[in-house]
Amino acid sequence: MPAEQVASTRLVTLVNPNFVWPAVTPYALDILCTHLETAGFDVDVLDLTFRRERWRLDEYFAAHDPMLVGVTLRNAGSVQPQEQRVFLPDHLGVIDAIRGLTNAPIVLGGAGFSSMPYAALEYFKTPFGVKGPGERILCDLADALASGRSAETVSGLLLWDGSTVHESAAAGSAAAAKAPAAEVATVYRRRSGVSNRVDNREYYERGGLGNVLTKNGCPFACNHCVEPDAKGSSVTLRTVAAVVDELESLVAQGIYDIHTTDSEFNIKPEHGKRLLREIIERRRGAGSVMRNLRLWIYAHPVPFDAELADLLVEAGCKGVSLSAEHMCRERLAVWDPPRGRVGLAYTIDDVRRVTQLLAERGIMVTTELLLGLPGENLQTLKQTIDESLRLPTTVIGYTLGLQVFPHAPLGIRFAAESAGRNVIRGLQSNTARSEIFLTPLDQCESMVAYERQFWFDEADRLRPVFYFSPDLPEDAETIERPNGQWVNTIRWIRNYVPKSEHYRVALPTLAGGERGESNNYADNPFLQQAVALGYKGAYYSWWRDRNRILAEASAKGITA
Ligand code: B12
Ligand code: SF4
Repeated sequence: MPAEQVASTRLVTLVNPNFVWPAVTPYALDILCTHLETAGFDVDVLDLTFRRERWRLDEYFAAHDPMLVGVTLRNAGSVQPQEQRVFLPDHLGVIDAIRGLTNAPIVLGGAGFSSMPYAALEYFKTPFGVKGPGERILCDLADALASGRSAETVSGLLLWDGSTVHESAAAGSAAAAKAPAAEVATVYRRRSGVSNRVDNREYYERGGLGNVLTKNGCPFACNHCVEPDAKGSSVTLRTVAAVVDELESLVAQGIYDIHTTDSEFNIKPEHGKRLLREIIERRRGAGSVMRNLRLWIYAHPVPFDAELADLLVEAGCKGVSLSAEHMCRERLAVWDPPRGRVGLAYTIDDVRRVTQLLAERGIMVTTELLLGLPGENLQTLKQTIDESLRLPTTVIGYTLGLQVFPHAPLGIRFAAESAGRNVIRGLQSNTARSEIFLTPLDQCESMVAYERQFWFDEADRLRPVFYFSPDLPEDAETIERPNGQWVNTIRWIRNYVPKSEHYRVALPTLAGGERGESNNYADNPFLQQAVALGYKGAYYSWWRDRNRILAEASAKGITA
């Protein structure tokens, strides 16, 4: 349907094509649904996560004629440096199927989409896309379609016109269209067992976690990270009452283990503390359901004080995934403050202090370390592993290598250095057939072309770009080859970490590696077996018991 035509209904259909298990609640659809309902639209959610084999889209579209279809693309890929799996073709399959069943225009959004929105819109060939928070723009787009207003009036909207992608002509900045000025008081409606809505309880039963957002965006600029760009670099807080009401509603539905979906819970520590105090207050009420709450958060090593740790424990926080990234980051070239912005400056002392604060209070901790960044060599690897193993953590996760995204500082830097003609040592892709060159944005013919080169080669074949430090113990031939794989280093890490520590570490594994050992969440057989057995909470709370859990699954005939 052309964007200008007045739609016959006010129905918006929201689709979740995420086929990754253990399943993660498509929270975005609850947020978008709440806003659309409040704005007076009819909404249906078509959640395909538990319908991997049979989507039943034909049944739905035979009976419904929406004016707009929104598709959420949470993950563009697994971002796992050994597996390097890309989900774009799977998503295209769903989008093509929808296109075959309805004339309604399709709008895309989600964190995966937002990490490469121009290239993604061109790849999927849908008319509309939204980078970053989508609630306001989606409602405005639905209103435009319903009233016959041009989509060009929708501020912040991306449009694909059949040959190029451009931002709408509407006045006003995209950032303003996305982020409200004040704290957001909307309580997102979280439901269970309601047809054509996200079934939060089913996700909890089959995925082991619920989720909640306390704030959106990240003001920092860590070199490897997509989030300030994809989610927003200014932080939008939600009111304490809205978040805690939502938590209460989830807990009342029997969803007790809830993971925050903030980039980092503690980037606005005063807001976090207010929130925790309110949770504590409600837990004190006689017979409060909130006493069942078990909270799991992502946090950075700074800012983090003892008061925050005390409040967390009292509020029912069971685990913290500490984004420590590296133990000797000051020695790595990658941590130079990017583009004049503030990278988070923490030291190994901060990591030790926070881990200790949490361990003393009985809160589980996992530190997730990124190995193989620029400047990494055997010496920094050893130091990092040694330091990390001294921490009193529940689990330590090691990832070797990282995906290079077009708008992450590292991607921008590599494109500048490559200048379309220089080979950057360490850049590789398992599917590369020729040298990888990256061209900076100002030398590309369009934003589409700039973003595309991080995902596709010159022949339009999928070729996500990854980086592994060339100063690691690999053969010269591996490092020179555009598809060389840093196998020696993985073996080295696995040998270097003492066997006595293996129970509490998640090591990088070779693709298709050891059963039950993979540190990749996506379609992880062990995690799927654990949740099928009924284990709840963040994975690191039962990682140490994985041999026993695998044996239990095997005894009960539970396979992934
Ligand atoms: C918490 C989290 C996890 C937790 C989830 C726990 C839970 N129960 O929810 C765990 C650890 C399990 C996890 C796992 C994975 N994660 Co994760 N995760 C996150 C995190 C921090 C929050 C996700 C979230 O729910 N956000 C809140 C929701 C509301 O935001 P949102 O989905 O982005 O939606 C907003 C907008 O995007 C937009 N929008 C969304 N959809 C749509 C649709 C339309 C039509 C429109 C208009 C707008 C729109 O509007 C929404 C509301 O504002 C994000 C980073 C981040 N800060 O968002 C990474 C992130 C999404 N994860 C990522 C990845 C890669 C994964 C894994 C694949 C990792 C792996 N290899 O195993 C798995 C996938 C699991 C799965 N089944 O899908 C990447 C995706 C990167 C990419 N470019 O594709 C991210 C961005 C992290 C990163 N820095 O790279 N994850
Ligand atoms: S790693 Fe964390 S603090 Fe750094 S930019 Fe990403 S989300 Fe922000």
